[in-house]
Amino acid sequence: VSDVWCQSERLISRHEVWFPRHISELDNCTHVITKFEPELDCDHPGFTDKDYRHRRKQIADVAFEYRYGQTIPRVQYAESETKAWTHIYERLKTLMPKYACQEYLTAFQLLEKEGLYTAHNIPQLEDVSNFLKRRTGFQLRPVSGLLSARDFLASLAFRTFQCTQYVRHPSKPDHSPEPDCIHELLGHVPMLADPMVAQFSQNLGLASLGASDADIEKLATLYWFTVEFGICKQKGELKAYGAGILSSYGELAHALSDKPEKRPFDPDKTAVQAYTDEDLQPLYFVAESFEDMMKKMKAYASRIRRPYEVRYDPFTSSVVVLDDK
Ligand code: NLE
Ligand code: FE2
Repeated sequence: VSDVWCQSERLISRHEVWFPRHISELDNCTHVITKFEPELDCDHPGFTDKDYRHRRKQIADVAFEYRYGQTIPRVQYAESETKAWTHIYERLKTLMPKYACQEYLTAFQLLEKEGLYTAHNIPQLEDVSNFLKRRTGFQLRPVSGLLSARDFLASLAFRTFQCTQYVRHPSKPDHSPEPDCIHELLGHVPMLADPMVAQFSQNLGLASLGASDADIEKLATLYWFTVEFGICKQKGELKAYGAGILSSYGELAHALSDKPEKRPFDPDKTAVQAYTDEDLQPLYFVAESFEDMMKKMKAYASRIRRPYEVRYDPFTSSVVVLDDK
């Protein structure tokens, strides 16, 4: 195959889209999307709360300065922030046994056993990152807000999860429209502690490197309906595996009730489904099993056309680009 590749009626050259080749280049993958920001969105519960906005900006600014290889700065969380954590932690724990998938429950137990997760303190990203490194080779890096899909997915290729560090507004603890550290810690982290999920997440990331904008959008939509809001069957029952469900008391009971619409997970259809991110989801896709979802996603990703193949070299934390596909 030569330098150009015909894709969706347009030509893309092999080097048209920059993407990181080494994990340190994730320092360039920090483009945040300003959406639901308390400064800009009058529906944000923190919109009229000047102290909240100030506090959040302070934490976000520190994350913005972060560079690869540094220790993740610790945040001294305020009492109101810890109170939100405790409230959510204790309430979620009452629903978990019934609604969370097995992979989540197993990892959560381990996090508690190791003393990393308790109802009393918000865990520090640095400690959680070290835990994940040992478990699955995933690591966290702090991020200052909601990232562009391309940057976010690229980081997964390097087993890196970009993690917000500020806390949602205390007036609405049970559901947040945007990520905050409680969502990352109670939604994503236990899932990333599972070796299968870690591999799956990395594959998704690798599939995104250098992909066209249209393919990125589809991958981001698939990410939304699986990693964020996925439901799967386990032992004949519906269980949540999506982080956006698992970190929200309001969403957890809602998602597994009869109220929202549920359709079978099918990557080709799911990838083009429009979604809302303001409130509880009206629609979820249900996978036959967790394994079946990952198998289907793998097949989907292998059909994305790129004029090269990528491989991850774990010895150097680099992506190797194989030109002759
Ligand atoms: N709704 C989730 C929560 O309240 O934790 C956050 C979703 C972020 C995409
Ligand atoms: Fe998330």
